[in-house]
Amino acid sequence: MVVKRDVTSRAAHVEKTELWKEFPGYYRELEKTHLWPLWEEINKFTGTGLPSSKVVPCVWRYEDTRRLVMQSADLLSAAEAERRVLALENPGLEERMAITQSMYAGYQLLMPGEVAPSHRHSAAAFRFIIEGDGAYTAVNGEKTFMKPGDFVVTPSWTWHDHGNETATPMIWLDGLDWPLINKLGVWFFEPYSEFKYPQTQPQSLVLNYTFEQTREALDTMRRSEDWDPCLGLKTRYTNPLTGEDAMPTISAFMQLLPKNFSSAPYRQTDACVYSVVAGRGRTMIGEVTLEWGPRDTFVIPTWAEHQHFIDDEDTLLFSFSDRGVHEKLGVWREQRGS
Ligand code: 1HN
Repeated sequence: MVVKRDVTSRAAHVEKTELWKEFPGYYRELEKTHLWPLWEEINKFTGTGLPSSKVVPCVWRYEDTRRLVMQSADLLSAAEAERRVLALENPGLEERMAITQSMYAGYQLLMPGEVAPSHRHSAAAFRFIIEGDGAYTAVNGEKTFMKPGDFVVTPSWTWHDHGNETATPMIWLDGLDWPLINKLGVWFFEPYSEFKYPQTQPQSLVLNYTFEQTREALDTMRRSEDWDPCLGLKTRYTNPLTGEDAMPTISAFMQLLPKNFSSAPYRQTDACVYSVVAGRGRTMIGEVTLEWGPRDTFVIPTWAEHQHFIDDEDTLLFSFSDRGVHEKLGVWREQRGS
């Protein structure tokens, strides 16, 4: 095999060669040996030099999703479903039930008197409460009663069941790192032998970051800190024992944007899922503008420049992503301004 080589130019590399035509035997032998020449695929690496995520901007208006979520109660019970959830699918992803490449989100409904039976899995999860008051989640037998705006965590491999002993339906947004765990090939699941795991006393772990605490934290920031031109005031849910994210794979935030605020252009590597707690506005993501109001969910893709335009009410946005994973791997980036 004698091949002329260009060794003089940095721009010499070819996108696709026709070498297989000249050396079919070599290429066939490579394939048989489970080897593949990187140079035939080099464009995957050199490409545009920018992340090429398939995640697209999308909004789920609560008016629509609520109607469909409520209808699911006519189809089957929470116990029959294991979890009665409508998962939010990003239209840019081929994968089922992924809202970003790494994250899952879904609206879960628990009707009065229902129980979602105890189980555990290797994926980490949280509940961000949207509607209703007083249903509980039990984590390893410890119960927490939930109110709108509460952020309730279920770390990897903890037993959890939910129950609604109130007179009204309860709806929350579930977030899980399930697509990430699937890609890593480490999904484990175990049902508990009974509906409910035996009740236990509080452990040191924080299960519920209540809306009241979060509001207070933002009120304190409002008195003592300057507004960030891109982010307003943004607080991160952390484990008080370690100062790290509440769970290692899922980072979650609450953000206050004042009325009539226009944020400066910003982008970050982690694709983010937002749940609107209060206020209304629009988010411009490249060419796309998403309109949103209370209880809507929307997604901002990987490394997508965006700006928020807030209407005439102070606005609270909950959000989550795999940012902590990016940070631990040393690949997290942000960019302010265009
Ligand atoms: C799960 O365990 C829950 O515990 C919700 O409420 C959604 C989606 C995929 C896999 C497990 C829950 C889920 C889930």
